[in-house]
Amino acid sequence: MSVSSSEFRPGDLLMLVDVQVDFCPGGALPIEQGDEVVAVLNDWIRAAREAGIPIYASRDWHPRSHLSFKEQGGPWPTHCVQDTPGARLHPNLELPANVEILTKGTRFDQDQNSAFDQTGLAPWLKGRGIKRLFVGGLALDVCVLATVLDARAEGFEVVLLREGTRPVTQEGGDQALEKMRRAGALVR
Ligand code: VGL
Ligand code: ZN
Repeated sequence: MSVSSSEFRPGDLLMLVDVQVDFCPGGALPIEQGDEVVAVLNDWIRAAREAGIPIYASRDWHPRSHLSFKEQGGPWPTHCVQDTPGARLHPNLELPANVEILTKGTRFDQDQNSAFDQTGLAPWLKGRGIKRLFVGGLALDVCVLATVLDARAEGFEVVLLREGTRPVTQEGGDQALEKMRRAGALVR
């Protein structure tokens, strides 16, 4: 597969959601075939760079005793603890030097699944003329879903890169795609 830079137009942005070691096989919260998104997204990164399209990468970045962890009564195994190896972006993801890193999940009182949740991202992107987001990453049914729905609610066009994402559960992934389509995202 090879993505053409002509996929993009001015006002586009490539958003890579939580492509982190802990979400890949062998990690703390492994998503089946999670690492397979890396090669797909590298192709989109290359095309975005050729087209001069900005690239943002979000990361789940939790305090050690985050409320989303099972030992705190939350739903997830301990994952993406700040500054641990598992919290690193996947080493094979070919990010350009000028990538914008967006950190989320740092709050003690609530989780932040969406890259738009209390990060200031929406007004920032609007101020830079961004109109459309191409979105991939992990996980389809958790942080990618939340990010896509918030992007739509903020009025951005969204293209979901289906091959560039994987779900925690198959059923959750199918439901997430349906929710995104209903919200007006283009699934491709
Ligand atoms: C995520 C579960 C817990 C994600 C983050 O990035 O999709 N999933 N924290
Ligand atoms: Zn998390």
